[in-house]
Amino acid sequence: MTTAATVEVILGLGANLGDRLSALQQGVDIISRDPAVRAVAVASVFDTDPVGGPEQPDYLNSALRITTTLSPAEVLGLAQEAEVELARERSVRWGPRTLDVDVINYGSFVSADPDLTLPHPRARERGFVLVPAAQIAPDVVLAGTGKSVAELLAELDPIDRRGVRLRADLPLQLPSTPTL
Ligand code: A4P
Ligand code: MG
Repeated sequence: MTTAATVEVILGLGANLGDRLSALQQGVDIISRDPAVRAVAVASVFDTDPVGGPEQPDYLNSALRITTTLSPAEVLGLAQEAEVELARERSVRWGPRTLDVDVINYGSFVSADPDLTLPHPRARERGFVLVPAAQIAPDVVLAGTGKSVAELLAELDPIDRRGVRLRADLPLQLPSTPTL
């Protein structure tokens, strides 16, 4: 029997419609319930000013760290499954959504495929990605950059860090692992 290698993955979660905290929690739950996923850590929730797109409500953003034997395409598939389950409107690029799950980094894998660009091409310029990710994965190197999440956050333009506010009153939980 061959055992597929386990890869460390960071996912970014965002929501700006409806019950945003519930959408994030359901995203965490849907991804974590996959038997090929081990959820390692979930970040705090941050209230964030919308970046790009039309005028739209503030987001709640967080990040999830997993280890998995899934391929990059399978991780994207799982992320999109979570989005569909939360009935996201996908009509406007960068527009409002019930749940957006981005694959921020997949081990040391680098890809320029527009269907799955890794690391996420805009991650390093976004406070709403780096601030939560730095809580749970400061030492993880974004593939191809040679820099850790914490280093990239330290280099971030303060303008992109502003507008990211901790919401300690809105906790997310990792699903408890069933005991056998
Ligand atoms: N895709 C390519 N690479 C990836 C990846 N690494 N992870 C493709 C996820 N998807 C990836 O995504 C469009 C296509 O990107 C998908 O078909 C997928 O194959 P989408 O989710 O349908 O549309 P989108 O999210 O509106 O577009 P995009 O370009 O992914 O936008 P971003 O960069 O995700 O930005 N402001 C705040 N404060 N907080 C946010 O969370 N999010 C966005 C969306 C804009 N502004 C925001 C936030
Ligand atoms: Mg997206």
